[in-house]
Amino acid sequence: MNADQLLNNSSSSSSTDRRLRILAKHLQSTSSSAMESNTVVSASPTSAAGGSVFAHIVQAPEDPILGVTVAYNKDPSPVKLNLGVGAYRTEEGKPLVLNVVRQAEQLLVNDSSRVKEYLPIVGLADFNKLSAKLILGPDSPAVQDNRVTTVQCLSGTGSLRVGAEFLARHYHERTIYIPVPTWGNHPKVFTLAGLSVKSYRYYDPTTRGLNFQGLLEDLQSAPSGAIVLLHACAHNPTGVDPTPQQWEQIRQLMRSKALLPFFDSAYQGFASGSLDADAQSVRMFVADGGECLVAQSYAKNMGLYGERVGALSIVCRAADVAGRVESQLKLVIRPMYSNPPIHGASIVATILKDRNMFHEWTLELKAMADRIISMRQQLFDALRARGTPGDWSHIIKQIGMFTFTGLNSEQVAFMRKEYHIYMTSDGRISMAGLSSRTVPHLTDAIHAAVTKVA
Ligand code: PLA
Repeated sequence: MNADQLLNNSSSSSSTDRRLRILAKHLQSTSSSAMESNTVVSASPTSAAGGSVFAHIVQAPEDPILGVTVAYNKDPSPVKLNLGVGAYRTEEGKPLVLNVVRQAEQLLVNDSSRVKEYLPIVGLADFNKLSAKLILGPDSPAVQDNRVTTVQCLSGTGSLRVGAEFLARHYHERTIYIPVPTWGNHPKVFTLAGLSVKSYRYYDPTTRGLNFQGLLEDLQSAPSGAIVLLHACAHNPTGVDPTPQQWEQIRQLMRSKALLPFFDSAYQGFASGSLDADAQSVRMFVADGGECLVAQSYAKNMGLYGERVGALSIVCRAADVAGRVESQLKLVIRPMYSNPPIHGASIVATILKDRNMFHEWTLELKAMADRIISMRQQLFDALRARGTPGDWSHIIKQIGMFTFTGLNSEQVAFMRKEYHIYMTSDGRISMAGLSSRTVPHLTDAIHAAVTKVA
């Protein structure tokens, strides 16, 4: 089937067909732009430029977030500073492996009974149970009633993707509403999973706070049953979260319209330093007995970035439904990556099931969150002391890993060129990448950017 046939063959509405149509659209636009630029696209390997069957492939742009690290790595400057990706650094600017993670790994290595067999399709059973309790609460009735199915996935991203593919196959409303702005990968994950992405208002640049009215209006006019992506806490990139009262209003509105909540919980414990406080939004929605999805990541709160550990939980109204949902999740996962990796999930399970290790983790997590909060204060104080024009109070009001500075893309480019400070072009800075030592350099750069670049 060629691209035209794919596009015209739209009688079936299965998610596979929809995905094929999206791909076909891509193919069409790529081939028409190739024709416009007179590029020879040949099916014959020998006649293609350079003899490669891939010679026609155009260079793709770097990822807007991970590409910042690529550029940073190429910069030879000794003063360079990476505030792009949200990855925790110590006061010395070094990556951190938590003590409790080292301990857990030691236990795992010393346990010679451990083998490297495949995990089940849904992952490590202990890990799944403990992850559900971590986000939903140790006494969650939903967990006790076996109304929750949890599957281990490839960190937060993989959990979102598996959840989205499940919805695209089995849920009656395929539109997902995402906040503006949101994590840059969200629209791509959901579109490629077969959902159609729409947006709701979230951030108000004039107040640098929540556009609560806009949010309510947009959810109010969403079709009944639509899926709504909610950042459980520490909204990325804005650092702006609804208050508990506002969450309650959002909950009431969503339940009254039967909107399906899909929580992205990538920062539990990072916003406030408390695992429970940062799970309140999710628990509020589960407490009313209704259904929802939650994607959890252990990248940030356990510092397991490269281990790719996460979980998708689907909270259902009844245990038999949850069982059938799980059977279908397995059909999503098996052809995607068969079953998840064992090491990271074993680290997490070891920590979550041991009282002492769990306690030590909460202390280390709180220390990371506190260091980020103190960076906010230090940067705010330094800009004030420097007399940098503007109201910088949003730096201390926003929470989580990021500050949404309000700097524009020209100012960001200026700071990269003149000060070797790297951040995403929307003006987001990772506070976790900053230290007392680097605050003065960042302050100089921001001061110069706002006074010299419009
Ligand atoms: N959801 C949100 C809201 C995130 O910010 C991130 C990571 C993820 C999910 C995915 O995390 P995981 O797959 O690694 O568990 N966002 C980072 C990194 C920290 C990234 O872009 O991949 C960021 O800098 O925005």
